[in-house]
Amino acid sequence: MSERTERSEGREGMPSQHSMTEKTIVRPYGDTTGDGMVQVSFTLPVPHDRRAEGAAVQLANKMGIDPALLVHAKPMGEGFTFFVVYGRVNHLVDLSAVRVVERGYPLLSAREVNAVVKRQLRRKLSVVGACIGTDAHTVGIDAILNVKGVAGEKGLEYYRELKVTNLGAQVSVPELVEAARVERADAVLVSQVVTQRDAHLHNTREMSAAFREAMPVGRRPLLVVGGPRFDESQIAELGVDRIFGRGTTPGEVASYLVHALVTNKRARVA
Ligand code: B12
Repeated sequence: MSERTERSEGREGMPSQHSMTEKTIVRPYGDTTGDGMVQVSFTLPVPHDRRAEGAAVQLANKMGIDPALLVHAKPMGEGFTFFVVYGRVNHLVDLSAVRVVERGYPLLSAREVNAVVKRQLRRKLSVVGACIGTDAHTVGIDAILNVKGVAGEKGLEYYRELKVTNLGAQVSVPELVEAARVERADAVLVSQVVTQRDAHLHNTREMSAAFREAMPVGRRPLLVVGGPRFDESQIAELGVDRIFGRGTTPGEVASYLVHALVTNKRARVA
């Protein structure tokens, strides 16, 4: 922490009442404001006994949690123990250094989305969605695509001017490319939930490479990927146009599609 910050924020990183609105340095909150208390959970490949509990505290200490209080330990099958540790960290969070992907487009209602597509695209906007690879977690993509939707919002099937083809689970990349071709997809929406061995990243790269190989620039659909454990800033690295994370709503996706494909004139010539 710089001297300037030290002086303006005080030793505990907490600003005075006077500077509350300008606060950029914060600490975790547990029992009292700024006490630095956090809770973490993890599993160690050791059977549950006193030594295992000591090992959990040692790990927490090495992670900068000090003091570390073991609040839960439970055997998880043979030779594994699950732990919850509560304790204090001394790290400060600098809000001025936080970088996030801003939405960057207006949120539209379903009625507005339909109106823009009808008026400016003059045909239905075709969307093809799937869960690729071995991933069978369809709840997320269904929440975005199916009429029932999520969080009180209807899914894209509800939008009159969108034509939705939901291919479901465990779709191979060649199948997806073929379906996008058949449906003349303006956008391909892919869901990846399982992240074991970075499967979500490998599958996404394979998918984007396949579309680039199969379709020339200008004919390629907009490539959108989503799932709870994506880093939304990895767009270029994964070769997609947009990444959506946990808590995404259909309205956000529909608004993005209209922005990227219609109002930003990226739509494929029919
Ligand atoms: C339900 C579930 C299942 C169901 C899935 C049923 C189905 N039809 O989907 C079943 C029982 C089949 C299952 C199986 C497995 N599962 Co499971 N499952 C879950 C669970 C409990 C909930 C997932 C869910 O439905 N979330 C609700 C939806 C709405 O949220 P979401 O997916 O995040 O989607 C939102 C956003 O991410 C985003 N989004 C998602 N996709 C997309 C796509 C686009 C284009 C866009 C724009 C947005 C978007 O929008 C959505 C709405 O906001 C999670 C744990 C958890 N609590 O998350 C484990 C979890 C995902 N499963 C897990 C595992 C390990 C498995 C299995 C491997 C278990 C096993 N050993 O067999 C298998 C794998 C099966 C397979 N081949 O994929 C792990 C994954 C761990 C990891 N590191 O990858 C989790 C995290 C559980 C855990 N903590 O271990 N599972």
